[in-house]
Amino acid sequence: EPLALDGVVPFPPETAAEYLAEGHWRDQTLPELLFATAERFPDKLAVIDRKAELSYAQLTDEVLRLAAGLQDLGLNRGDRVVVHLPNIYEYIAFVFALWEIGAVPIVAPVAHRRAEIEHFIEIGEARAYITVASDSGTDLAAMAADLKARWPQLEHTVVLERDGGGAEYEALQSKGSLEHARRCSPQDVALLQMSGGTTGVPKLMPHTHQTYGYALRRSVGERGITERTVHLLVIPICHSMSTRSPGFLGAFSVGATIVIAPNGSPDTAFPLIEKHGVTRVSLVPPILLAWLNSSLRKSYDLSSLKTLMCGGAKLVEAVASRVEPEFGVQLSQSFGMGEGLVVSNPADVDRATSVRYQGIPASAADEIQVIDDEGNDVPPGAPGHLLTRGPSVIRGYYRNPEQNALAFTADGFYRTGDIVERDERGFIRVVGRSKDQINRGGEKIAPEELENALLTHAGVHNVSVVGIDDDVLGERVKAFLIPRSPESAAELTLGKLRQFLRDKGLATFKLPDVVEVVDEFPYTAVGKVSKRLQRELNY
Ligand code: J2J
Repeated sequence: EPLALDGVVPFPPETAAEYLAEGHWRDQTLPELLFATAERFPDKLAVIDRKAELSYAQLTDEVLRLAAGLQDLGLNRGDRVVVHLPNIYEYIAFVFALWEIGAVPIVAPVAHRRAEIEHFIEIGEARAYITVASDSGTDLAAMAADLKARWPQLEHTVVLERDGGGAEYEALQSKGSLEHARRCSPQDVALLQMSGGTTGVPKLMPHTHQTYGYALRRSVGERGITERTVHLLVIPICHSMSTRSPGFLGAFSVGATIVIAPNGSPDTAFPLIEKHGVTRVSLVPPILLAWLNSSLRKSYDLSSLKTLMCGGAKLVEAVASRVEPEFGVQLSQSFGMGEGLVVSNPADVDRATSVRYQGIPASAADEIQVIDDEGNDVPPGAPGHLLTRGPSVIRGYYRNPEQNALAFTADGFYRTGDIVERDERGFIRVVGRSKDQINRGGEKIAPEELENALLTHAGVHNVSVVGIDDDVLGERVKAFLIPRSPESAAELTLGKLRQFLRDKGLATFKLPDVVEVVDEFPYTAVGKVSKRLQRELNY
């Protein structure tokens, strides 16, 4: 009865059977998880955002009405739907409604623009697109109409008001209500999520109800998350930190409350912490730094906050060591990846470890290899390539056999592209990266995507995009450009190139922070552009 989606690499049947037998995977879909909690805690608050507060009973009721509306549009099990929404509770309502009917959301951060969305519609053969009227001055309603006209298989668009709700949302909810029932298998793909990105176009990760179910149980298990937890969500809601580690799914598995903030700036987040008695939050390093250095800390009562989780990018020790003494909360680092594995520090770990290490896997089923360039295991404390496999780790990207051959070993290990050290106890510390990726404060950017886009510029002969060190963001994006002619150099200014890339439909967070026009690139001995030397040119 599982639905085999074309272009998804399945788990070997014996591995799937083993994960089930050992209890890593359960015979439960994600809506079943929500509805089980709603039965236990119908009147508890499930989700709070700028405009609404919904109890578990209200949320499940809204999910079932939306599900009826989506079914009325003709959407069915296995259909792909691009969900492109900001941090509003309707995101949660939509993904659960789609899961209830067995459909597969392709989730995109609201910062994405036409190029990314169109790619998802194309590769997923999406039948519907759900968005808001506008974001940061971009008219997404017009874009939706345009996409619908261009892509014949895109039969439906749903456009919410900028902050959620609106006539189209109401209309979808006016088609009665479905009865909650199992309409898909726990082994079905639940969602397609954008990967961190190293390639020309973003790759999609197919997660099943079970790979997600395992990850979210692990993320609440030993982390002290209970029905009394009030968890603040500030990172884009479709990111796996906001979804399953622990995210709203982790919270819903135990009856906790989720508070959704539109962003993580202190003036947005601090009032929410005070107002709702927030007990824990997940941040990325630049937001953590902004919180530590904010003068607003004195103006709000933040005493309810007990645990501050930080992940997504390297947290330097100097910042990490300030958290507990200055903020009076426990720091819980986490290191994870959309592809699956998440490690974090147990609640009772000593401070020397919590400052220096990102954590240990929560279960022996999370398989870890740390190997050298030749594939040999490195001893404890030595750096090596991290490979991983387990009940939360996908076996391949969606419809991407070429990348799968590179990113996964024949026996199903994912090559993370991260260089880590692991101590005798098994604690992991990220020390570097072998993949060509820029981590701009937790936002992952693929240089190749920018290089491809910039190469279409008439004034560009060649381009190389690298990450350069930045005290706040960790890294920023720099493009080195060789002009086609001396005259075209004048066209290659930062402002003009950013506009050029925006016009090509790329999300703003990917655009270069710095450009430099040069006569030639440094090359390695084998004749490849040396990005290492280019990064060093900045010192
Ligand atoms: C250094 N690099 C880190 C860390 C991620 C939990 C936490 C994070 C993510 C995530 C996630 C890092 N120190 N603490 O999905 O569920 C870099 C690594 C990694 C890549 C994955 C989760 N935490 N990174 O960040 O898919 O390079 O997932 O391979 O966005 O971020 O990025 P992403």
